[in-house]
Amino acid sequence: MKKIQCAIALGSNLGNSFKILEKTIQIFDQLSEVYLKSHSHWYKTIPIGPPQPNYLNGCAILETYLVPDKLLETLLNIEQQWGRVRRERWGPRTLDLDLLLYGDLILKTDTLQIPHPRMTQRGFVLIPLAEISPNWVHPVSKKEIIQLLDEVNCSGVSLYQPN
Ligand code: PH2
Ligand code: MG
Ligand code: MG
Repeated sequence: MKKIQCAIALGSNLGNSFKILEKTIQIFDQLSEVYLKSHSHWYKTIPIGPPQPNYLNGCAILETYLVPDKLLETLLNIEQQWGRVRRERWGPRTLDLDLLLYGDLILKTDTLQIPHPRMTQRGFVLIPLAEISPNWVHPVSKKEIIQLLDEVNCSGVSLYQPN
């Protein structure tokens, strides 16, 4: 079996988002089937979608032997630990974990699409991802993250300074 490098987007805009995101990084670090390689700073971001509170967003790089479905299941379990309730699409949430990239895999099933279909349009994903993995080649566009970042509108994303 081969260990695969994955990129995860983290987002929160309900509850103590800073604490939730920091604790989630610790949870990643403690999982036996996942190895935490790195994580970005946190960014304060203007919400995309219906009116709702600002988000904190960031990204993490993991290595895992888990197949994409199992990794997704693990991520959804962690979301559940924070009491995530799914109401409207794109509505506020205590924790959102999106599987962005899984090596150079391209996959589309009823429950999972990799690369994440909207990652190339979102400054709140590309800014933190470029911080930790600027040269990862997005397998569909064949462009590096840093190049995708250059093509996206990055207004509404600023570095979060915890006090
Ligand atoms: N996530 C969404 C919808 N809108 N906006 C920001 N700024 N950050 C997010 O993580 C986000 C969003 C759906 O997943
Ligand atoms: Mg999301
Ligand atoms: Mg999600």
